[in-house]
Amino acid sequence: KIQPPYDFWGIFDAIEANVAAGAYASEYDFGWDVYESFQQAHDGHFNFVPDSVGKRTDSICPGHPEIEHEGIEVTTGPLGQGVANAVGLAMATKHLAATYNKPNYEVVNNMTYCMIGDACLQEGVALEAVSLAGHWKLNNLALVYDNNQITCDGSVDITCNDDVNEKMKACGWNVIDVMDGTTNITGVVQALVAARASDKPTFINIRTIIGIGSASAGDAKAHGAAFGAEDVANIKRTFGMNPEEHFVVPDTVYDFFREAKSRGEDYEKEWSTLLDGYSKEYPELAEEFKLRVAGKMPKDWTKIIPEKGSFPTSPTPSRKSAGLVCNPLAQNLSNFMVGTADLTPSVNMTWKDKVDFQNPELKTACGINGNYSGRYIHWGIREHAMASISNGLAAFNKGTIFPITSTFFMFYIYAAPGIRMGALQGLQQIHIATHDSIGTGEDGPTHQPIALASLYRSMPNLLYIRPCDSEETAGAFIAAIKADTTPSIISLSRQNLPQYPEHSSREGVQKGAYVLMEQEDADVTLIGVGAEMFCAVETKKLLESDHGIKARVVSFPCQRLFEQQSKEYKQSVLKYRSNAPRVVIEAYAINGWERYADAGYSMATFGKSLPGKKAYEHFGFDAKAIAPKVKALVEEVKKEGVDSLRGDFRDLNGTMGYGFEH
Ligand SMILES: Cc1ncc(C[n+]2csc(CCOP(=O)(O)OP(=O)(O)O)c2C)c(N)n1
Ligand SMILES: [Mg+2]
Repeated sequence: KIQPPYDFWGIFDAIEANVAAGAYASEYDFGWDVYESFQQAHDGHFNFVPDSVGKRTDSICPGHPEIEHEGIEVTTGPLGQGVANAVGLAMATKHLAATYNKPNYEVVNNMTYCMIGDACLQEGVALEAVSLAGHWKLNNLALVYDNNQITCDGSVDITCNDDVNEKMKACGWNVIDVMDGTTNITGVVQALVAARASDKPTFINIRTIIGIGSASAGDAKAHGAAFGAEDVANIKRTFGMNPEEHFVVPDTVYDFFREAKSRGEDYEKEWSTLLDGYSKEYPELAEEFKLRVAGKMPKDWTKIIPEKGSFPTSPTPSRKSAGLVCNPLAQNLSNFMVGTADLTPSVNMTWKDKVDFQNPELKTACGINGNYSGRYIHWGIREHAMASISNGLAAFNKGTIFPITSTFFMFYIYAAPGIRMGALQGLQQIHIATHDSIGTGEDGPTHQPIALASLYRSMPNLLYIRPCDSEETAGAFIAAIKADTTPSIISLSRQNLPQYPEHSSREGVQKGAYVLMEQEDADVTLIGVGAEMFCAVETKKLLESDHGIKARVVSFPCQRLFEQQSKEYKQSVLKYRSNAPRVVIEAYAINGWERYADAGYSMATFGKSLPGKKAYEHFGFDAKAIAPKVKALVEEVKKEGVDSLRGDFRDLNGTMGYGFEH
């Protein structure tokens, strides 16, 4: 069932290809220019196009499928991601069906087919996702395995001799073999049809020969190297085509696909009628459903965000603040699906009366159960799949589901390929990253992120937001929810953070940076960030009380949002033209801050296993250590002029070296 362009996906099957983009072109009204441009963009999969044809450099059928183009469900390319995306698409169907379908009104009921090669089955993220799909019994999902036993380096047995069928069965999948997949089309179709009737996800293991008909048949060369004109002619001869003719599609093929289009239109009409009846019988549900299908948030979502006055004023961990903001959103907004990679007790993302997304037949030993209508997801310890499956959830009729993931910030390094693909595809979601500093404490350097913020701050179309207190955390959620084609990471502390209700501002967060504490004729601007804001504020006080130096404090939770602001606003916050140097204080790698500051007080090594406060002291994140260094800088600048710092960014807390330092 296909019908591009989709008004709503829920009745149409998702075909998710982690293999060649060309598979799509046959299903839609694209025409040959697509193939031509595909040839230009790719290094050989469709190299039957003669060199003389196809000079386009841009393409609606690029080297790998890209979500921007009609009929493309998700962007794939990094092997294994697509399997996880497909699990997300199938989950979305299950969840929406359980939430909205009523007797005689199956408003959501599609299958997801995912085409994979040998390579996807070796990727960790795919195996994490396979395990979850089996666990959840997603019987609306079929993995179609092009088993040619060839990858780039040669035959698969160089690297992998797993019994794939047994592995899939062990993960709770239904396995169907098609032994002669290169000729037995009926067998393939029967398998696809059988998958629809399975009570488990289905793995269709189709034996094929790569490059069949060519001189490189069965050889790894067929994966990427161009066959050349002579061999292309051979292939055509083998399959009874005229080798002199190019870009010819037999009428029977065109007719077959034309029919698919009108069939799709009929399905769509049927569905519209069904939805009309549903709207009459279940008006409230239908209204919510339609709003979600349109990718819209309910109008009054901002009212659910707590007011500043309701937040605690005593020191509070920002992970707790995130719970105060997110729990009521999750409780009240049916589009929110919130999950964690086995850190429910740490990340504070549950809410009263939450229901877990689970296979309803599952009866666990601990008694924690659920059903498909549930919106709280236990991902298990599968961070990478959590992010990549969430991309599938977010991509399902884009905007219908708003995924929230959560784990310790450090472990979002496991999820980075999925987060990147979410950003690349403009898939809105929020990643709740707790335990985001050396202040995390005794878990030690393995759990204390140093370099990760630099990665996420530099990642295009991602908001990495590091709020300093509850009010800023509210601002972070508002910014993340408003960014409807952008995923966000909200970076939060495990430990207590002082609250700054007289200074902090949710509006300020939405501008990326703002003046937290102004000071006329300041000698220095201190830039404070997230969990280390206390260092900036205490250093300001100490500089004034003990050193006669006047400091202003800027809070800088999000670089990318700041970059969106006007030149005048940026100037008013950072005062680029003043003679006072700017010093950023953050217990992360300094990379990136050079753009906004003249000097930094940062981390140039990994962290250490110490109680949180002691870890900060150990690495000098302590006003008593910072203030004299800032003072020395201010004095130098007074003598030499601020221009003396140009091109000489100062690391006030030790420079980058290498070697083992514990
Ligand atoms: C994560 C990732 N690693 C490596 C690659 C590069 N790469 C592209 S295709 C491929 C092997 C494909 O093997 P298979 O899936 O069996 O496809 P076939 O060659 O049989 O068509 C590799 C390693 C990639 N696209 N993504
Ligand atoms: Mg292969």
